[in-house]
Amino acid sequence: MKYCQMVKQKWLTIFFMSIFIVVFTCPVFASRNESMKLELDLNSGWEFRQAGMTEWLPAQVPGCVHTDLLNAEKIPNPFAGDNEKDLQWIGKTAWEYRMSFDVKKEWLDHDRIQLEFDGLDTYADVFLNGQSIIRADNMFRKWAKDVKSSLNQGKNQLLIRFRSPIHEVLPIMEKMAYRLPASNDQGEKTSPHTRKAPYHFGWDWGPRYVTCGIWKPVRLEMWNDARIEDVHIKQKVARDRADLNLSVSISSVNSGKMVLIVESPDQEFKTVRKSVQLLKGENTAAVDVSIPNPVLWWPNGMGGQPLYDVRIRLKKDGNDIDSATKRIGIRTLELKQEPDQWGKSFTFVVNGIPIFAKGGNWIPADSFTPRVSDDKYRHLLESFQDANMNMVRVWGGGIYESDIFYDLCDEMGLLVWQDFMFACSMYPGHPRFLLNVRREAEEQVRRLRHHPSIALWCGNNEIETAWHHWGWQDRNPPSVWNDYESIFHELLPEVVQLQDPERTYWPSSPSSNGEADAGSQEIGDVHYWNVWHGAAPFEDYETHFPRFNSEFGFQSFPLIETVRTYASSEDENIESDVMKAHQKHPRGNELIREYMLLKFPEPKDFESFLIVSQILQAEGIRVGAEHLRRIMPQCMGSLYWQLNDCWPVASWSSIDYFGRWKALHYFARHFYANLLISPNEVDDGIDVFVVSDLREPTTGTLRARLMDFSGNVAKDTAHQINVAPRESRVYLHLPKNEWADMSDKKGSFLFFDLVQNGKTVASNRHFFVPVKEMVLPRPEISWVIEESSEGIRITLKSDVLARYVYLSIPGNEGRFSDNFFDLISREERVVVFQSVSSDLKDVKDKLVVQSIVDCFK
Ligand code: BMA
Repeated sequence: MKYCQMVKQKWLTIFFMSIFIVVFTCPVFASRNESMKLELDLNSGWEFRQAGMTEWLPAQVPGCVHTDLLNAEKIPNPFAGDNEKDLQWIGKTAWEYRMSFDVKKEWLDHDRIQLEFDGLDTYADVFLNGQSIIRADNMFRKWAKDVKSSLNQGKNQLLIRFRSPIHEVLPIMEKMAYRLPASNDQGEKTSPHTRKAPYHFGWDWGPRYVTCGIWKPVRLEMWNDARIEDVHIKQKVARDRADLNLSVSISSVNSGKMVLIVESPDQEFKTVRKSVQLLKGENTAAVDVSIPNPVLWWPNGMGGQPLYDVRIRLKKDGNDIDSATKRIGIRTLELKQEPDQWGKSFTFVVNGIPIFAKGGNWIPADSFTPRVSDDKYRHLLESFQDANMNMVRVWGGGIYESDIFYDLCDEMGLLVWQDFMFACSMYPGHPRFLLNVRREAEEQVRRLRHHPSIALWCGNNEIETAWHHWGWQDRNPPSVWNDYESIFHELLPEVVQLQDPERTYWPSSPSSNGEADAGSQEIGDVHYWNVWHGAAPFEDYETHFPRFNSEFGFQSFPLIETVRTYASSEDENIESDVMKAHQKHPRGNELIREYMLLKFPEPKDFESFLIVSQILQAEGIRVGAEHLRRIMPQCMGSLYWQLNDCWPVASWSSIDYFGRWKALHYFARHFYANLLISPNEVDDGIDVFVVSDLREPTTGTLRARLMDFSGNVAKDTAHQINVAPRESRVYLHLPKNEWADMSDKKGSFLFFDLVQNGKTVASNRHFFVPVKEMVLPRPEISWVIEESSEGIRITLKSDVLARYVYLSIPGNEGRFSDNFFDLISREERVVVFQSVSSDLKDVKDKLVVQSIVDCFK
């Protein structure tokens, strides 16, 4: 996060917190106008207990039972040691939550009074003053009930009973002749039957914490006459204007005349007033407005992200009754799938420009999502933006993310590939389940469709391929596939067609949409897992030519600071029970070690092993990502698995649970940059590609230098090149007999840079042998630290080549502009350190500079 932004944000947070305290701690915040609706926030004063016990303890709403138990000091930290195994009882237990609130006499005069839960996780019976009012069974839906007739003047009691999702489903499973596959459930495979975040039941990077609770806000809404329920905005973009077609859903208590006003708080378009004749019940009113000369919204790196507020007001007899605001971006977006020489394209096109999608896969940022703060979302998404990404896939085993997530994606130009929440399992197809899914999908599509960042709706993660390739087809009755088709080929596409016809629905990831096998490289997206799951070498990436790669990955360990939050010094060995409890892939540690020893010498100790594991991961994914970019436009997307973690663990992530960047994330910043130099060894030498994602042509001097580790240049060349926009091309070929063959392969390397007006805009290097075969000298690295406007500047210099220079400041959570980089002999390199909590002295006193030779004996 940028330093100044963090400071600004801090003050903004304090400012908004003060407003929050003033406005929201008074239970009712009425609007200026008497006839506007009232809202009573019911998020405070909750208590919880284990069903059947007497003691009530304070609870947090939004929250969940695990964090409530933790706050009440009834359980140890679920993320520490191997506590997970002793805490499984929580998911097999029923829990109760209660609170009381006061209702004033005059509130009861409202036409409608509705109790609204934005989310209940999951099997919940809600009682108001002892009367059952809601029976919830889907974490991803809102639950609302008109409670006017159940409310008392004065004190009212809310009680919620949460039943165990495991015990709820076991009797259903007992009656079934077969078991639905659920490959990641750690324990009884109940998850397919429950509309709850699949990863709560365990995953190959996450613990099994089958939590429950009031995971989203709850409120009482009171209104008269009518209420705006939803607004759908469709846009038609022309050269000099954008025509918006709004469809406003209104529920009305009675029939009558009202006025709808559509306006721009920033005066971006002319206000439109429309008188509407409402009928009692549900109504839809259409209004058209036009934005003249709109500034277009672009993905990160392609242009800006201007956003327009569209405010809708509903008036009766001159008084405002209700209002709603949607923030939109003006752009066209389509997924182009057209026959071409390689099969069929799979290209996102924004404002008419094909986009190479660069990014990764997002999982929930915590096992207990209600505690993910806005700051954490911001930090993670800013980290993706800073690493030159333009797409995030919200993977189907987690949750439909919070509003703030999509708001930030809109602001940062991060396109969202949005899965529906189904992953690696087969699901039931009985009518009640289907209806539940339909409601969920409708609500989620309606909630999210106004976000310019949403690029695609995708049915599920890996189920199509699992059915055909994981043996499921042979082990299950054909009806299980029919149920699959009902959900993913009928219900979900139907919902998207009705609720968001402007966007594409894609049945599964990976898929070829029924035109070929899900793994086809000619059509659709692929998940490539020969590296890692198939134990193939990294170079295998270069033998695959997919149209869009939506998953490929390699694991690493988090850094020692993170490991120390869950392991004690006695556990500092990757084979210890605690380290194994934080490695969910059965062969994970073994695979990391095997791959590592092919490329690196044995690390000298535990901490070095962690560092080298990150370098290994970064190098592997770099090979894959650079290849995918080099083969553009045959391939138009690279989304690696995975961006983040839900707890501290060894995993495929590039940022750990605490938000610390691993080496891979620093590498991503380079391999996803708009200008990439990518050398590729071919039979007769080296092809030097320059890949450009820029919309405009550019020029520069492309240099290649063959150097030894002491910095002696054996050969060099420099060419002025014109870099074509949005193209990958070989700009330089280095014949083998003149370059590679001449060198001492163990002691030399090629260094490339692209220089524009004296400034290096891209660089890369090529080594002929793996680190374990190199004779790397021990470098003397010197540095100068000084304050600058962007942060603290560290200028580094080394006498000889220093590989994977790793900077750290123990106890300081700031971020370096670059890390794990190669420092060329005698060439200066500037790194900027940004943090809120450090001064120059802190950095000067504590900066540690290591390079990879420090990891070996
Ligand atoms: C992918 C994902 C996840 C999984 C990851 C690593 O296929 O879709 O299900 O966590 O692989 O195994």
